[in-house]
Amino acid sequence: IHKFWSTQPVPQLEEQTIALDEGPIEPNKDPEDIRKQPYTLLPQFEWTECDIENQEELEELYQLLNANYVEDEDAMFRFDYSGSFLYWALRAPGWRKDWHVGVRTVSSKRLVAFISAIPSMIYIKGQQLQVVEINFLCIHKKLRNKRLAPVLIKEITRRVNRSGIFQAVYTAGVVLPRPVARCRYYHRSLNPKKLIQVGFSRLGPRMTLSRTIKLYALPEDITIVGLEPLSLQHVSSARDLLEQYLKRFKFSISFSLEEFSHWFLPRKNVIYSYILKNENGMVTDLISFYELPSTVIKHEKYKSLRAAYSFYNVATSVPLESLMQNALILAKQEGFDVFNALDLMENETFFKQLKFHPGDGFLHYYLYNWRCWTLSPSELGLVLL
Ligand code: NHW
Ligand code: EN5
Repeated sequence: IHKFWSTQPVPQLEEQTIALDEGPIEPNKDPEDIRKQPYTLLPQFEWTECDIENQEELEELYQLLNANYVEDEDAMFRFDYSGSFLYWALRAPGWRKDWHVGVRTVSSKRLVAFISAIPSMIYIKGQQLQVVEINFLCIHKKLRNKRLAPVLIKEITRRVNRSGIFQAVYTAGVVLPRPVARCRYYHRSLNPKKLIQVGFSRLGPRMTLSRTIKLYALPEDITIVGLEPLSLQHVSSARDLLEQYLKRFKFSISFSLEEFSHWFLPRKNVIYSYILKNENGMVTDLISFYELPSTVIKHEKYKSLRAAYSFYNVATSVPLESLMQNALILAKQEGFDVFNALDLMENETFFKQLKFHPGDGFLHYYLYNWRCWTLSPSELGLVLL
């Protein structure tokens, strides 16, 4: 049933994993022994490297994803990653242009497919592991079900292997062989009227619109004094705080100072980060969320839904719940319609009090070429974009 995935170094769906087996599925190869030629595409297609530092090529990638990337199961909303978001996501420290892999049609040179990798360091059961993060796999709607995805995956694998990296992490809404963990999306309404109008949420039983608006009301201003946007002078201390925190989880990411700065320094309409510091200027608390709007697929009045997604949060001087309430207030002030979070890290501890509700979407976490026991969401300390 998995013509492609059954050939790959991933655990198969039905197999059992015992603790002793944890680790690589196939041994590393000498990068020199990895094939040097790209995989063959059908004659009407050709490989391209997308140069996202070129405004026109970034726009091309934006348009491909805007029209063809991930939708919810009822095809009501489609992710609408902005150009500036893609520029941020794909130019992480260590990025390479040859890992921004595109496919064009030979005749019209139109970009019709894409896949990307960026380097990253993870902790898995206390072990540090150099991996890549795979993201933005997309094939134009008119070219679906032609077995092009396996070619894209094999080609990015070849290019990553050539650099001496043999493991990858990725997430997907669909079930493939074989999830390390299954997370659920939770949603907190900030603009309930609009969410109901576009069909993102429904009026609860025995609820009126005005009661619903009241239910989700938030203070106008933040309730924690001293909460401020992360700035250059605090990145080192903020990074130390997050690094210590993430070590608690069985499967987590590790950020170098350079990576932390890239991923957390605020960028309007992309990434929002706030800190609290103590009298010595040490960062004690961190909140962060990224902006990922969705196109409302068929609607008269609204074309777009503005969603904030919880990124990494650490609370040491105030309760996590009040820190996250302030994240909601800040997101509301920025004009977001909804605040989304997965049930990983310690997120479940504040969902009820802060009026988050489970959505209809799930997110599966995967490791390529690494066998590992199934983990529960609260054992994950890693958020992919
Ligand atoms: S998940 C988001 C993926 N993108 C979308 O859902 C966008 C909308 N859909 C599409 O564009 C985040 C197409 O439907 C795609 C499939 C391209 C999804 N991951 O070409 P065929 C990521 O970007 C398998 C992996 O005919 P298609 C993470 C499927 O099971 N495999 O299908 C990406 C089947 O294999 P099987 C997926 O619909 C991680 C085969 O593709 C998949 O025209 C990639 C069918 O191919 C998915 N999301 O195109 C893996 N969806 O064995 C990275 C379907 O079952 C691995 N398939 O027959 C690591 C690589 C690096 C290693 C380095 C050491
Ligand atoms: C790779 N990095 O399904 C990512 N979203 O719940 C790729 N549902 O927004 C993989 N269907 O439940 C992404 N509202 C996989 C996720 C794909 C997108 C997706 C779900 C997540 C979603 C919404 C809208 C559903 C529309 C109909 C949803 C109900 C929640 C509501 C909020 C307010 C209070 C009451 C409950």
